[in-house]
Amino acid sequence: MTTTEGGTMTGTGYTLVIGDKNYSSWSLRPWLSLKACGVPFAEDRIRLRMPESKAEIFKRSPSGKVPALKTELGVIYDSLAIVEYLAEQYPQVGLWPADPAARAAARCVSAEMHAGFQALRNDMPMDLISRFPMPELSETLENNIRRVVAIWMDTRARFGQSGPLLFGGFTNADAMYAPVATRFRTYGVPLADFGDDGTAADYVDAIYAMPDMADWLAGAEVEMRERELV
Ligand SMILES: N[C@@H](CCC(=O)N[C@@H](CS)C(=O)NCC(=O)O)C(=O)O
Repeated sequence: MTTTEGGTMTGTGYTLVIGDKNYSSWSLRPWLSLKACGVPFAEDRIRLRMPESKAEIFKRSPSGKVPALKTELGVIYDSLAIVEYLAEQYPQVGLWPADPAARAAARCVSAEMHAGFQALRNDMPMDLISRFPMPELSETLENNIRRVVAIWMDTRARFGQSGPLLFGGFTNADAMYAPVATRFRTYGVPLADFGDDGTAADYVDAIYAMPDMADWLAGAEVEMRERELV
């Protein structure tokens, strides 16, 4: 059994509680890492921004936020905690790089994304299927974009030789930065104006080229079409 909706139990017993695929950047992150593990899981999708959304989330996640991964050990209700858990459960997948220096760097940039970039989140919310002009550039937003570009150029140069992603092959760091790549596309960010030598633009393409990313995107499109019909 592969991914299903509605919280059906699977062989692993995992259910990933997520928000709308078009909007929920935090949900996309562990979803990508879980897909990389190749294990079956159910999806329990909650529509955000509705009067009942918060109550529905609280029924499943004690923080009142998505994502949350229901496991036989209990509910893991934070994106970074979920991807750390998956890295422990499936060490053969290499969700963190094997090399200690690369692994430390991957954890740093993942923690940095998890804890910061408030202007980027507020001013350029994830909206996969839409295309918008760049919002007005505050100093903090400009610094956020420049910092992301610098992180991508640095990790690609130091650790990315074996593939097109931040540490070569897919790791949790890509899961953490994938929503940012989509924001750059949604808002048409001219990355060269923010210090990119072409590496960041290529990385955005590499994220979109991942089959799992295409699956998520297709899910977002279906979801939005269904809403138009209601
Ligand atoms: N630190 C949390 C943040 C989760 C988060 O902010 N989730 C948003 C959706 S993308 C949410 O649940 N919003 C609904 C709400 O706050 O009511 C994580 O990493 O999982």
